Amino acid sequence: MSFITRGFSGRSRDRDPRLPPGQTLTEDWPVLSAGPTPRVTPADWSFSVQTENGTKTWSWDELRALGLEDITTDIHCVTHWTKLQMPWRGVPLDAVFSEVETAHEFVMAHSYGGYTTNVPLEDLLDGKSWIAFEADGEPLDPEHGGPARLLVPHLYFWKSAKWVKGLVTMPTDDPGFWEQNGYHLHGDPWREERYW
Ligand SMILES: Nc1nc2c(c(=O)[nH]1)N[C@H]1C(S)=C(S)[C@@H](COP(=O)(O)O)O[C@H]1N2
Ligand SMILES: [Mo]
Repeated sequence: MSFITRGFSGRSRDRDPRLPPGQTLTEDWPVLSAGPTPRVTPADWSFSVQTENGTKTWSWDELRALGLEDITTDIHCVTHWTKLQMPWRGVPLDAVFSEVETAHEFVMAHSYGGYTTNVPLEDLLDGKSWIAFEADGEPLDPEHGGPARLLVPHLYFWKSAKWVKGLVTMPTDDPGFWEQNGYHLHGDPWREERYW
């Protein structure tokens, strides 16, 4: 009897069902940056959303006043590591877009330092993304995107732009930095949307 159940349930028992295909668990938190770490202080930091109707900008205090939430979520890097149940704190993009009107369906996230990444607006709304200020109960380290980064945990982590400074809405899904270099336009880890 054991030889029947072994190959079967042994496999699914070993593999955590929270792990997307091709991913392995990590306990630490690797740093992955395409360039040097920009040094931005909360006093220097602001966040803008530019749409076809104009640009709205929030200071550090104004953005945080939109309402901080605590989130516990898994994160998945395209380089095959997954970190489970990480605590984060940030302002949901729903709160930002409640103050912005656009008919565009896509956004380009822009970072201090020049990094960009494209995301469909529907992947940012309905509780799916945040401007994050803290992780593991501490202000974000500069290496991890401090003082503030985008957090879009249901997509591969390259979509979670560190040192985020704003979003520009777009009528079409134009590729950002890694997407122009072969990464998938969308990046769903459950569909293994790694490269294209
Ligand atoms: N501004 C900026 N954001 C970025 C990157 C980057 O190079 N610059 N790298 C991306 C990639 S590829 C990953 S996997 C994650 C890594 O975040 P971490 O260094 O906090 O683990 O940030 C993403 N956001
Ligand atoms: Mo990455």
